[in-house]
Amino acid sequence: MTTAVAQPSSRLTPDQLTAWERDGFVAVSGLYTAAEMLRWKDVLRQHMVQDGPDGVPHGVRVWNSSNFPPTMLDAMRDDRVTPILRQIIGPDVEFLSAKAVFKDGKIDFPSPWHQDWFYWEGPSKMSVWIAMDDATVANGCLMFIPGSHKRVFPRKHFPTEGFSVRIEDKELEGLPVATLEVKRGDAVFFSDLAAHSSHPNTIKADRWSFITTYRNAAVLDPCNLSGNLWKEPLQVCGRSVNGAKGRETFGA
Ligand SMILES: O=C(O)CCC(=O)C(=O)O
Repeated sequence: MTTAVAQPSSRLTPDQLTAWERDGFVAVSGLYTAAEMLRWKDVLRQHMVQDGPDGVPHGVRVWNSSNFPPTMLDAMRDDRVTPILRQIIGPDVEFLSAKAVFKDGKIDFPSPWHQDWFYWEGPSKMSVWIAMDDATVANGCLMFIPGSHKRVFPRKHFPTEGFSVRIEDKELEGLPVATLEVKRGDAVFFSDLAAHSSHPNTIKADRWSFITTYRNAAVLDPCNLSGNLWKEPLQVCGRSVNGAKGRETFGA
């Protein structure tokens, strides 16, 4: 099943909100322009080279507000994404981190089935998977199990560096799978309980995505108390009980 991408809007329509509640994910087309995505790609490529241990501009990397490219920080809570976050999360929202998943001819693996919640637990969070390239079945677009956000799947640990906690295929037998082909600039909002994976990149084309993670700032999150998972949450709107930095600290 290939899922149709909803029409562009800086707010979710009632139908999109229904889809979010029902499926645990919703795709919004054209949230960002293609030109903007190409600019982000340039900034992130440079940041990966300067900031990374290996100086290589591909693979998986996670940044929080303290090591994020400063010129992109404001975009994490601008007028396109914030109204939708408010609809989904509520009036109090904080930004936690961004993950680059940059696949090209050298990094072509399919991401295995998992729920992001496995990696942080605590109160539920949500992420935005932003397509910086067109993502198709051939170059590794996302797949979701609609409705899977209503349960926690048994998890299995693997001795790998990335995606070390996964859902085994046998747990998903018989469940419907939605494949989300998206265009550069589209964004997929998804719950941290929505089971997802991606196709392999079989055509060696760039398939760059940027995944930004947010939580309800009105809910005390023990993940934050551990002190090392999300070092510096940043306030998007409203107030934070988790000590997020305020609006005045944004921007470069
Ligand atoms: O972009 C992808 O291939 C999937 C990434 C993903 O599932 C994740 O980082 O949680």
